[in-house]
Amino acid sequence: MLNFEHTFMDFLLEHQERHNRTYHFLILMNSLLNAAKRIQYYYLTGALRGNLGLAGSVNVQGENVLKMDEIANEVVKHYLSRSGRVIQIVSEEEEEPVLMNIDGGRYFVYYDPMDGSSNVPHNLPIGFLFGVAKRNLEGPEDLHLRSGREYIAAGMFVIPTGTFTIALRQAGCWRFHIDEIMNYVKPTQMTLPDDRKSWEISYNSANRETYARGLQGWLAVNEKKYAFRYLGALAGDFHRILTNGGLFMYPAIVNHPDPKKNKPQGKLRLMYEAAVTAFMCCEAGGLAIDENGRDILDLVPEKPHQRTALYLGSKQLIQEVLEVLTKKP
Ligand code: AHM
Ligand code: MG
Repeated sequence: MLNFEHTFMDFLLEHQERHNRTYHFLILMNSLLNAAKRIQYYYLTGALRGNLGLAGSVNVQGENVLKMDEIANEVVKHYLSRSGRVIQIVSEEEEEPVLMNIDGGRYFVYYDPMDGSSNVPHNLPIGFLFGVAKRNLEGPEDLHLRSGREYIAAGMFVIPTGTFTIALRQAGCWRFHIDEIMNYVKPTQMTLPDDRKSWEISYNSANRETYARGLQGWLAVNEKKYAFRYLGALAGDFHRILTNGGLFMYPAIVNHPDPKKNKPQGKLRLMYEAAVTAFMCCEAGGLAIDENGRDILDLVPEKPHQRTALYLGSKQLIQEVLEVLTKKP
């Protein structure tokens, strides 16, 4: 007997039909899947083809652009534009939001096509992260940048590992694995485990002395209760937290010995890193907050590449961190 696994597209079709929805979202998702598979191909062969190095330019955020950043961005833009369903994108690799199909487009897509740049020269896992919001279908569209609260879906591909995790609004967070013919198959619902035994803590410990004093104190007392894991690519680190529970954080840098290197606003980008993982985490039963204890999903972006501190994971741990962060000195 042949065995046919349930694919992501089977899963999504059933979801859309169950809720009497249109097929537009399927077409959009098909384009994101095509993009992910093509990035996967370029990344797998990246070392062979000499594509893992620098592109030779610097982006609007002052960071060196990698060849893979350019390739991945071009791939995603191509497929999203071809879908005809996208009104506007925000990409980490584009200085300004890019208009696509102003009349027929229904969705905003906010994405980071190649996240975890320090892993790229080593060909180690990176992420392709995206959030999707819907345009105003009732009245005129003002193109405002959407907060995570307005996302209808958010997901991440871990490349070249071949996992795809997506959360759909009020329909949970689901993981798929790539098969021999590059279909994402076998939906598994992700729910953060309550049992602290499997919980992990994930952060760049080289930065610990630059964090707020209260947070440093909390770490000193609590972190040894949990396993420590850090890959340096948000999608990979968050993938583990979704499975095992615990806390991922990229706190504000406020006590750097060289004050010019402080990052009180945090490092990660709100629209296509923090809000994407926060949306997924919430659908899996978790929480995400910023340095001021605000729910990441409530932060309305004032600019496309806005940064934020991020604390992401199991509710109980986020609650503990929240108390420390918001405690008056
Ligand atoms: P990038 O967009 O330049 O790749 O930066 C984002 C990445 C995240 O994937 C990861 O969580 C974090 O930055 C790692 O930063 P660091 O190297 O400072 O630990
Ligand atoms: Mg990034």
